[in-house]
Amino acid sequence: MPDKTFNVAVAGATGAVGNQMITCLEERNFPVKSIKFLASHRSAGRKLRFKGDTVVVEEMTEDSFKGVDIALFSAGGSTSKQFAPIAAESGCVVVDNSSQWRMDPEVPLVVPEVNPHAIAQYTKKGIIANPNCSTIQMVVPLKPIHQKFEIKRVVVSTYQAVSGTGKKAIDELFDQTRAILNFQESKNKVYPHRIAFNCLPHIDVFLDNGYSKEEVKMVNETRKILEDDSIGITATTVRVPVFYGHSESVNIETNKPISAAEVRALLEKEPGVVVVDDLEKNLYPLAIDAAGRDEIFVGRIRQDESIPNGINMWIVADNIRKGAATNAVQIAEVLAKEYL
Ligand code: NAP
Ligand code: 3JM
Repeated sequence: MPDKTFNVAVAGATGAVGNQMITCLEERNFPVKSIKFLASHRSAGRKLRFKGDTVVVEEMTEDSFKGVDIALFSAGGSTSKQFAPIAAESGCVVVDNSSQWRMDPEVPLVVPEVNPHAIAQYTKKGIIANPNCSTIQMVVPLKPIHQKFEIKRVVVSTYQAVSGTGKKAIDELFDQTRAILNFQESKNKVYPHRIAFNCLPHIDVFLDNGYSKEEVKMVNETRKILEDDSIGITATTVRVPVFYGHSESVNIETNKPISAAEVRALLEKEPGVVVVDDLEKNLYPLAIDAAGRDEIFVGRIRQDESIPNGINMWIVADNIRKGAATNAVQIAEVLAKEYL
């Protein structure tokens, strides 16, 4: 029997994540029968390439999803809120990149290396949620550590690239950097303060408890993906003047005795993880090395000497690839192979 192929739509195709989704579909040779690129009225008529063909971007409307099997969404939370149920109602399965549906109990929240079994729950709403970029790169190395040593508490601080905010933020860092280096006045529109040569402890909106929404996403999503609400997690999320690649300092306290050597050995055989940890050669994960790659890089693995069972590590990944587009396409691959 010939392999199945699928009618695919990319919603938000002209954005930073959508553009990478298109590349991932091409690179991974996803079994595409037909492809549709959707965006707002602003980009309707623009021409994009897919596997050597020209595809005209269409405005997303309620009729866009008729005949579509799989829709990859990255067009913002309010767009997902409005259109994902319409798309699902039309009979297609939505893989959504926004935070809109992630914590819905009827929507699976999936990182294929961690909880691929959850994809089976897609039938409830026709929607599968892709986690936040900072969550994805943290839960992949946490999973085997939790299985073997029982994680009690995680303390994470992030150093997040501007590409996570979208195309306008990439331009803002570039323009501000150029202006400052030329002794010109710099303007900020996307962020509340200058991002060039600065760090902003502010990602997404602030909530009543003093945390940012990005910090709360990391806590709730990690527990849902690891299927364990007993894990204590606290996060500080920071935007830094880096174009691509999020870095994270992660402190892990476990119930069982743990050593750096055991963690290194465990992560060295974990699919999707690359251990980069050779201090004599000054080797540790770097955003500039992770950019353009699909793996999650872990290094600086060392004992937390302040508690009986603790580990510190440094985790880096390309936020637009594994943090968003690659993970979404990997979900679609499992869906296509095992469920459709
Ligand atoms: P972006 O570069 O600003 O792109 C936004 C995309 O959404 C564009 O294609 C835009 O189309 C489209 N869009 C906006 N409003 C729309 C509407 N009303 N109808 C149809 N299309 C609309 O942003 P991005 O960085 O690619 O991020 C897009 C979304 O993906 C985010 O809002 C977020 O929800 C999600 N995201 C998730 C992660 C993750 O960690 N998983 C990371 C980054 C982003 P036009 O060209 O017509 O404006
Ligand atoms: C990453 O429409 C919006 O406000 C999107 C905001 C956004 C999100 C989100 O909350 O969906 C920008 C960048 C994310 C995310 O992955 O959570």
